[in-house]
Amino acid sequence: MAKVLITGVLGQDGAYLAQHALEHGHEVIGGARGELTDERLWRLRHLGIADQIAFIPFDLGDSALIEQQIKQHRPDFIFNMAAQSSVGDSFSTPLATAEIGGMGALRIFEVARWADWAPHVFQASSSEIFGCITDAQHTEDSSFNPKTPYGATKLFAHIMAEAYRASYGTFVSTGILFNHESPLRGENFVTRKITKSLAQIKAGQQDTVYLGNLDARRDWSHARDFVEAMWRIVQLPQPDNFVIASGRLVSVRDFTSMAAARAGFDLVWEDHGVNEKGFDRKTGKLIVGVDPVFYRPYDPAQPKVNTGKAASVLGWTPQTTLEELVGEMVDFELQQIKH
Ligand code: GDR
Repeated sequence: MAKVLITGVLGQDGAYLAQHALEHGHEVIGGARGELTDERLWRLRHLGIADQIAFIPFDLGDSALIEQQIKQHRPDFIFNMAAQSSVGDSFSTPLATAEIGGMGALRIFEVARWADWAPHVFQASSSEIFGCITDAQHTEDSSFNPKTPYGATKLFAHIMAEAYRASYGTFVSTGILFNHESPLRGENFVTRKITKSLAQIKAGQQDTVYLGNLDARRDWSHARDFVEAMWRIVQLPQPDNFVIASGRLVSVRDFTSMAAARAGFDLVWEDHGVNEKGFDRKTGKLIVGVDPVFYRPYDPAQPKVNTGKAASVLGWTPQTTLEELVGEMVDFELQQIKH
């Protein structure tokens, strides 16, 4: 039995990681900042594991607290999942994004560096560190050119992880994670916004969902599958970097059509840009509109990736198709509807 510290345990990935660790018989210490309100515990409650976690106060902005908690609990594995994780929000909160996502990660690496029991640290890197398309298929060794505050922050932590490995021999691995979704996703991310809105439109509780860039293409997988990859990464004898993705890019427009079909709509798209609209073919009802307020100042195209290293070294490939993921998310939202 290992001791597993998960920062950001209240978030989507933290919750699935905690579930995974508990299912494998490990002890889970859940780091969370602020009060443990019912509202914030909903993911862990949904998974039925809230009372199996030892919660500790943890704040990535507080070096002394981080050091004290890690030294006291001596975790074998540390998953650093806490961050300001919205690329969109990072445009309005660049300092907080960098402080928590960048310096916060470094604070953990620094404690791990001096820890006499040599914990294995997992750092959640992001596809946003690529920033633009430079190769036909990106890998762990492609160049990094982030141009969003979020991407630059994640690259700082990513490079620091490599620096700590090279300079001090600290075990810090990274997963360069592409988009990973689930019913536990926050509502400010596009997949959950779409699935939740469609269920509400279906129930007559919302008229239309307004989105931003419909042409954006993302490589979406199920968060549960990603957690399995993260777990395998920290079990390796040596720290390393792994791209974790499905290899399939789909536009926001096509994701919306798939989700709409699951909710019982047959979307037809008309016009372009801010005037683009998605109507239900059967009823003619306007289901999707575009509102430029959801456009980003910079929205880099996501590259296609080669996940051969994860497959060969970790024996990992995603188990859930995008169709299954969309189905699970829409069905969850339809069940949540209160009539
Ligand atoms: P992303 O996820 O920025 O890729 O970061 P998000 O779901 O926010 O956006 C995906 C794409 O959809 C477009 N889009 C919209 N996005 C939001 N949030 N709301 C909208 O209404 C909307 N309309 C269109 C966006 O422009 C974007 O192109 C996620 C996060 O989980 C990061 O933490 C993680 O590192 C990366 O994925 C990999």
